[in-house]
Amino acid sequence: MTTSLTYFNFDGSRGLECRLALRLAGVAFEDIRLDRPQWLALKPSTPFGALPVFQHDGRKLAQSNAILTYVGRTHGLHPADPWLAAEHEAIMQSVEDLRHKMPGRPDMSDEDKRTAREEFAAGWLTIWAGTVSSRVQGPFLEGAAIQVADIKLAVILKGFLAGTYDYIPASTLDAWPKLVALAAAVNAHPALVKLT
Ligand SMILES: N[C@@H](CCC(=O)N[C@@H](CS)C(=O)NCC(=O)O)C(=O)O
Repeated sequence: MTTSLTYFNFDGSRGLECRLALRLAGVAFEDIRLDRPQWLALKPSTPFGALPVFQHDGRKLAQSNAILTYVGRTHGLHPADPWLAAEHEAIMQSVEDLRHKMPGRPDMSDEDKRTAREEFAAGWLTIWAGTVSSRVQGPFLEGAAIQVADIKLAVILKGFLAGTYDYIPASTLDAWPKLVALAAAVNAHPALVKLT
């Protein structure tokens, strides 16, 4: 029985969160990292023409949130209660919304990017941060027990807290200390500390 996660050869967001969830769950897996030519050759055989793809027991699963939910459900890292589980899935989907809504298409002028990102940081991002923060018991979503949704949050938060995105200062999320603390707690988790 082989288990693998296929992603690109960098610690990019969706691949990283799935790798971290597998490490946290203690799953032994092959960490397959593709370069561009390898990806172009593989792409037509992937379920949605995108990565990450998780393979287990001869089956393939795509979509980062589906992979995280599967790993979480099978290793006690996703709520057993259906309502709580759905809340966590909503939060994970909101992270995907965030990735899609973040302005910054390559064809944007620098000035347009600045305007769009400043509006985004003052608008949609504040609604997202307030909603997620209000759901955090601390340090993790459900208190002391880390879940796969915490990992997904920590990976997206890390970029903001590091000031990775031009025109969105690293201090932007300081108004939501529970989010800052959640990211720190995931990064400090003994199973993940060397990986995040
Ligand atoms: N909704 C998908 C998005 C997958 C996705 O867009 N993957 C990107 C990398 S993060 C990709 O495969 N890009 C290469 C391509 O589309 O050719 C998920 O959450 O897994």
